[in-house]
Amino acid sequence: IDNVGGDTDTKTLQRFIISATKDIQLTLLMTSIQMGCKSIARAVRKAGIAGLYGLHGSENVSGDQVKKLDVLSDEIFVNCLKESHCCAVLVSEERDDPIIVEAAKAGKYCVAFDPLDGSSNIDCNVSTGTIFAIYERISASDQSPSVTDILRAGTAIVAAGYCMYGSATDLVLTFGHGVHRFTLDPTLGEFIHTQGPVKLPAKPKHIYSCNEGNYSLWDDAMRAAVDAFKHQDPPYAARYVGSMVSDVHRTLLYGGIFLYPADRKSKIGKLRVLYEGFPMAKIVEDAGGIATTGLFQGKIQRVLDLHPSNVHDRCPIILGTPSDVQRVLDVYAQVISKA
Ligand code: P6P
Repeated sequence: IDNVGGDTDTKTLQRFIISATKDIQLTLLMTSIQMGCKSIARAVRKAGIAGLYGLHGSENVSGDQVKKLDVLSDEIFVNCLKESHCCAVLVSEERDDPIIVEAAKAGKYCVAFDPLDGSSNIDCNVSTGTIFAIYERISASDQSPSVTDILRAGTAIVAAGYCMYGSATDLVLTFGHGVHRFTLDPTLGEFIHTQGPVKLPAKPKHIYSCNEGNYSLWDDAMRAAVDAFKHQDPPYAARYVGSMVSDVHRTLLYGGIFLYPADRKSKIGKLRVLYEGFPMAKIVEDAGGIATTGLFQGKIQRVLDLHPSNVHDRCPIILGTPSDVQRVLDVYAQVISKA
C-alpha cells in the first residue's frame, strides 16, 4: 500500500544516495546515473513497440536517422555523466576508446558502463539492462586524466550497480556497505526502495544458468561441473535468459549459479571485465556470494582481483551461491592437482 500516494515518507533512491554517501560529487554522480537509467527505461519501453516498426537503423516520420537503441542508450548515459561535472574518464561498451571529459566539466570519478546490455534481445521484448562501475580517479586533479585512472583492479571500485528493464524497472546498487534494490514508480518518476540489504538466500533455489549451446566447446572440467548439477537428485533447474542483468538479478534474489566460462570459441570468456564482470562481481560479493574466473591464465582467480590491461578485456565468470560456485572450483582444483 505504501508508495502509492498514501505514503508521506517515501524512501526514494535519491534519499538513499544522500544518506549512503557523504561525498557530494558521488551524490551528484549517482543522481545523474539514475536519470540516465530512467531515460533509457523510457526509450526501451517505447522501443519495444516502435521496434515492431523497424526502430533499428530506419528513418522516423520526420526523416531523421533514428539511432539504434543501444547507441541511443550510450548517448543518453554519456551525456548524463558528462553533465554531472563529476567524471574524468568514461568507458562505454559502445565505444572503442575511453572518453576523457573536458577539463571544464571534469570531476573526480571514472565510470565504466554497458548502456544496454543484452540489447540483441530488445526486438523480442526480452529484458535488458544498464550496468555500471564507479572508480575514483588516481591522477591528481591538475593532471590530465587518462585510461590508467580506470584500468585498475575491481577491488578499487567505489560503487557498482545495474538497472534491469524487465516487467518492472529495478535498480540494484552497492557502495560497498550492502546491496539495495529499488523499483521505478513510473507515476512518480522515482526509484523506490524495495529491498535491502539484499543477501543471497540462505536456502537458495537449485538453479544453474549458462548457455549450454557451448557445451561442446567447454573444457572437461566445466562439462563435468555442469553435468553434476544436472545429475543431482532432484536435478537443478536450468534457467538462462541470455541477458546478463536478468540472469544475475535472478541469481542474486533466488540463489544458484551463473556461468559464462571460457571455451574453444571465446578463449578468454565473452563477458567484459570492466562493465560486466567487475560490477556484477562487486554486487554478488557484497550480497554474500562468490565471483570467480574458474581456472583462467593457469590459476583460479577472484574476478575483482583481475587487473585489466585494456578497457574491453574479457574474462570467464562463475558467480552466485558460495556452495554452488565452490562445487565448480573443487572440480577445477582436481584438474590442477592432476596436472
Ligand atoms: P550468449 C549479451 O549479449 C551478453 O553480453 C550478456 O548480457 C549475456 O550474459 C551474454 O552476452 C549472452 O551470451 O553467447 O549466451 O548469447
